[in-house]
Amino acid sequence: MGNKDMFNRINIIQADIAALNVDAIVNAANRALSGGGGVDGVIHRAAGPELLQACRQLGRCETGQAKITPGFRLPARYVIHAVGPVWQGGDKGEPDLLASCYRESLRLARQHDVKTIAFPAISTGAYGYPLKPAAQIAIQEVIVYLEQDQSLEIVFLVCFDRKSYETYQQVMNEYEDAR
Ligand code: AR6
Repeated sequence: MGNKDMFNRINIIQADIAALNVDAIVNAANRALSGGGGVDGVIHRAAGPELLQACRQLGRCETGQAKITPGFRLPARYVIHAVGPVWQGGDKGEPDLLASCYRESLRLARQHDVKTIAFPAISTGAYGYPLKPAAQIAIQEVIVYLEQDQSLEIVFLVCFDRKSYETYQQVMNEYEDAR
């Protein structure tokens, strides 16, 4: 499979991730896996209270790591709860921790035979990660992953607002131009 096909497997969309009919959606969670605001709140409300019960059984999750639960009332079969770093200026390991969220989520997806997965822009809301560098990490990690894994068919990078959608598109165009 050539490079061009690999880019075709990455889809940047503007949507509510909780509504997507994919095998797995990724949640931008906190270390307590206790639910919260932002996309976490939207996902928990849409999945129903069983999701919080399932999270409680998993215990905590370290920053940069991910854990998986069923999707319960969501269209998605699974929720992968990834904990992004809080932005502290960029020299506290934030880039590596954010990259790790994407890698660990993709690894869990493979273990569960996921063919379609959707990611939100982890850490770019309450956790304050600047949008463009976060988009670069997200796209970079997905590209590297798809190059060596043929089983994952489509990765959706889900932007909630117009500004993040345009930033993601811009970063994606830069990667495609550079290849
Ligand atoms: N679908 C897709 N993306 C969304 C949605 C949605 N329905 N809603 C918001 N976003 P955030 P974080 C985008 O704050 O920065 C929670 O309280 C949003 O525009 O949800 O990782 C957790 O419990 C932004 O681009 O997550 C943690 O405590 C992106 O999702 C903390 O927030 C991430 O914003 C995690 O903060």
